[in-house]
Amino acid sequence: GLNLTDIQGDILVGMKKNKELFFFFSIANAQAFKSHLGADILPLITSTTQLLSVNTQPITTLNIAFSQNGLTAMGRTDNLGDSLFSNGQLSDASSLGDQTANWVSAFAGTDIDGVLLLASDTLDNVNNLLTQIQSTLGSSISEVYRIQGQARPGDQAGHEHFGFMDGISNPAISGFSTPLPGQAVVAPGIILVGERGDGTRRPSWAKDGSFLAFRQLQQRVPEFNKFLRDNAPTEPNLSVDQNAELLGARMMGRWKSGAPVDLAPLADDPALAADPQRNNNFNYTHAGFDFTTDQSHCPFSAHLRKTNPRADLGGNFPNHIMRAGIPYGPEVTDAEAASGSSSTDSNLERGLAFVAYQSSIATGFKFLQQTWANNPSFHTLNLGQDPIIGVAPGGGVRSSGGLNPQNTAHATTINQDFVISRGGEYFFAPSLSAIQHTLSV
Ligand code: N7H
Repeated sequence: GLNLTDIQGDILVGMKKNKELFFFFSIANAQAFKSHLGADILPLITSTTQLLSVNTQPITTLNIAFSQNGLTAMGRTDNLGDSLFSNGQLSDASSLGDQTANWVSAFAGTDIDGVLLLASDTLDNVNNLLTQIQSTLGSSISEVYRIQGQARPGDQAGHEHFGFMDGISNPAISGFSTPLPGQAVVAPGIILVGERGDGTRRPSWAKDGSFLAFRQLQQRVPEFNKFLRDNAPTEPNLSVDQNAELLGARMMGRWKSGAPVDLAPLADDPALAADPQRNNNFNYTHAGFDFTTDQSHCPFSAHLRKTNPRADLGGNFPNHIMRAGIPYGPEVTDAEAASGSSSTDSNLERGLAFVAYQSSIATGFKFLQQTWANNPSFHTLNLGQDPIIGVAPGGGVRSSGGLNPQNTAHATTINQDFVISRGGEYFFAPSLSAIQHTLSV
């Protein structure tokens, strides 16, 4: 079995709290930082074991990860075997389809050495632990940037800003989690470095760490909702609002409730959404339908089908990630909703603090974004871009096939992006023993 006391908790289980702070820092004094890291920070870091029982979960959970710049600053220059990590996300920006003009300056610079992830039920708890850490670390680090993540209020908790339930379909890890029906099962080495299924040579201290792809993904919610209204299909038995919901569900691959459109093509099914035995139990094949052409259930371009094509690609591919993101930013204001456009006030920016863990960024996050979401023709049909996260070259006009249930041969033109990358960084989240024996000495 896996050494769960040694693996940081966010990787396989997720910290799953209402508030999560991403605190990006630069190392000012490596010697002092390393000695505090081993003596004072390590005891605060939450392991997988601790998260697995409510009795052992700390009030505020803490994880830590380092960029290549950070490891280098700490004197660790050995090759972790992931060139995207070692080159940093900024040099990957154009192949991800990003417009670097939209990147926040912190990610466009070279100052970020690491990130602290602090999660709890309240902002006070998060701020208290941050204060404790900052007073311990003193001037050995300095803050570069922070993003305060928070679950949305009331019945929107667990839903991202477009309104869709998130966090339903992460892969199960063979030998660790019991798969739910339909859930992908992956070898531990798909997520964890140095475990079975990770084919790359690594330094021994990297074992049981994981690469963290962080992205600040702005969501243009009023524009998204306006697009759904303006482009709603005209299914005769549905109201205008229901037709708009239907378009959103087909772009996503799930209804806002979480019910998969592959099983509930024309109407939401909240009972299906709420049932973990059923809400992942689909693979886009249906008796009596040719799944190489059928889009009457789920469009090929849907975000869900793009980022995990299940049976479309034979079901057995290594391109899986463990997602652990959280929304950031305030709710849409009445003025934004009425105008159908996002405010230019940066205090009203909202989106997803996207976190993906994998043992290979090229096979994981990067592959899903570049080879699947952005690529209009990754398998036989010319299916267009992922209507949620896909981008066209140069940020140009996008096209997504199959969205109109009445004419699935039609491709919908989308002359704007609803998700804007504000940049990010690639990090390595080491094991607790690597922090103790390698990174703090
Ligand atoms: Fe996605 N969304 O809320 O609209 N995503 N995602 N994602 N995503 C998923 O099934 C969303 C992004 C994946 O196994 C759900 O758990 C938003 C990136 C994968 O069938 C919802 C953004 C990448 C899956 C969203 C965003 C992915 C998935 C359904 C950006 C990778 C599982 C809930 C702002 C490059 C697919 C669920 C499967 C599901 C949303 C980004 C990947 C609701 C808003 C950048 C692999």
